[in-house]
Amino acid sequence: MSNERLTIAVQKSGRLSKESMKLLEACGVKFNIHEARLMAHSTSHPVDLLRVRDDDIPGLVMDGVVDLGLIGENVLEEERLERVIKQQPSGFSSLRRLDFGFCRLSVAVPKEEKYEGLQSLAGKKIATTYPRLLESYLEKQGIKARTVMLTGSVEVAPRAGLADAICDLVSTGATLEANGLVEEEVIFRSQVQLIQREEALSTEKQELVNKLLARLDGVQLAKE
Ligand code: PRT
Ligand code: ZN
Repeated sequence: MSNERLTIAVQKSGRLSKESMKLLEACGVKFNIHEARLMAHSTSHPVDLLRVRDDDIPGLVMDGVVDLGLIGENVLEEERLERVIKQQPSGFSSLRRLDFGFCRLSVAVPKEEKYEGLQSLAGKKIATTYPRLLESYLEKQGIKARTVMLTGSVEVAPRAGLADAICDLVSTGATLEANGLVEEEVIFRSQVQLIQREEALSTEKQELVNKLLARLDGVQLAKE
């Protein structure tokens, strides 16, 4: 990988992939994507795409392994909090908030449970994929509860007897409803961000980033 090519990490396949590629294309950066490949070289600019799991994107930017990343703020903030605790590099700069990937991280409880505000969570076990975001929220609110880390199927945890409540991403609310859960507290609102590594880029790369941002702003404006 030549140093002179700008590297951008995007989600390989998932909810953010299509919009991420659309955004780059709208900025005039063209790619021929080979589905199986991790890397894609732009045919129009000195830009390389790194197509990875979304969870890896914040760390790649914070470690300066890639120059830019497109990532949901939920994953970004969870990784930042985790790295602050572990005293690992957690710096990056936010370039733009983008208008896709909207969701909220919410606490939900089984509908048969009486819920009378945050106090009802005291001493309870809450299953989540976002323990740092949840713990930081509970701490600020002065609530002592236990978090149970689950990377998938969080919504079935109460029924399976693994937890009393959950804290998970919600968009329409259909998943909660289907699992007999009621959304009680929104603890974090998220959308996609374009982020840049903290360490300065070469002049050439920074000029390219600035050019892409100007196009991006033009595209965003045109949509409004
Ligand atoms: O494989 P990889 O690790 O890259 O992907 P992933 O499976 O971890 O993530 P993916 O593609 O599911 O989501 C990527 C990002 O999309 C998330 O980190 C959020 O920033 C954003 N996003 C937006 C969502 C949702 N909306 C969403 N609804 N991510 C997940 N969901 C899930 C949620 O976890 C729950 O299971 O959808 C369900 C709830 O949806 P509703 O509509 O029923 O409320
Ligand atoms: Zn993921």
